[in-house]
Amino acid sequence: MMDKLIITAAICGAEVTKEHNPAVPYTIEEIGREAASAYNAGASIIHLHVREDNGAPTQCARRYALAFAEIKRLCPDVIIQPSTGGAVGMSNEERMQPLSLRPEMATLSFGTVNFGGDDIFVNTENTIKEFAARMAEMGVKPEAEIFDKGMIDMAIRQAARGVVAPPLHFNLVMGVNGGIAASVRDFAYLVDSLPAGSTFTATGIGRAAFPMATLAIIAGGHVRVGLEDNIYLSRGILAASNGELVEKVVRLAAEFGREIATPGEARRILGLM
Ligand code: KMH
Ligand code: ZN
Repeated sequence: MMDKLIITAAICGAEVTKEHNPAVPYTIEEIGREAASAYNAGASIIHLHVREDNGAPTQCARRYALAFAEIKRLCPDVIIQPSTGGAVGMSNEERMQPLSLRPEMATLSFGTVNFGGDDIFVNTENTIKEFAARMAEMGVKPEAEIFDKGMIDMAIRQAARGVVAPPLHFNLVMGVNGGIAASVRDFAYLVDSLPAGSTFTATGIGRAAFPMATLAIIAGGHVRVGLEDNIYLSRGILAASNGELVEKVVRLAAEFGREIATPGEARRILGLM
């Protein structure tokens, strides 16, 4: 019997803008609105980046604290998972700022990846160790973010050295321009490569969002969608909200008989309580 489906909504990101989709939230009020739309549709985790009111990405802890308060007001029991990736080019200290708020979870990327053009998302081995140590100190469960198969191997090595504590929860990000493709073969390869006892979420970028969501639903994994990863509800149709993207996952899950996890159930599945 499969666990219930945990849906993560990546509502904002650091790179996508209102020019791409006007629903992308910048202000605290907009972040609250988009988190609530996802939560009310069935998301139990909000993967969070924050912006200045003009849309500039920031990792400022004070800004995150405002966003946390607004999200908790509207979605009292949702799991808030801030990014430690931030935006391309930020320093490690800048990226780690939201950990000072002691969130239940945060992302921890297990390797460096090209993001297209000249953009490189840098995560050296020392960065991984530094972020993991800060998370352990703050009592934050890492979501092991994987853009390629070798990053799973890196996570396994770091777990063997005691840098991170198993069982790990992975986010298999597929279809980034520079990372592993979003194909059925590569999905099976990644899932097959996970250490025993792991849980995983799949994130398909762009047009891969719902195909990868469907594979994860069938395979007993969990799903991430949101405007950070994909701005379209279907071909050529912009999503009006993050909630619309979550609703589509809920419909797909229903077709395959997969029930949706509440935030409390997600905490049990992920060992957060
Ligand atoms: N915006 C990227 C540089 C994460 O949130 O952990 C990093 C990112 C990954 O989005
Ligand atoms: Zn992110």
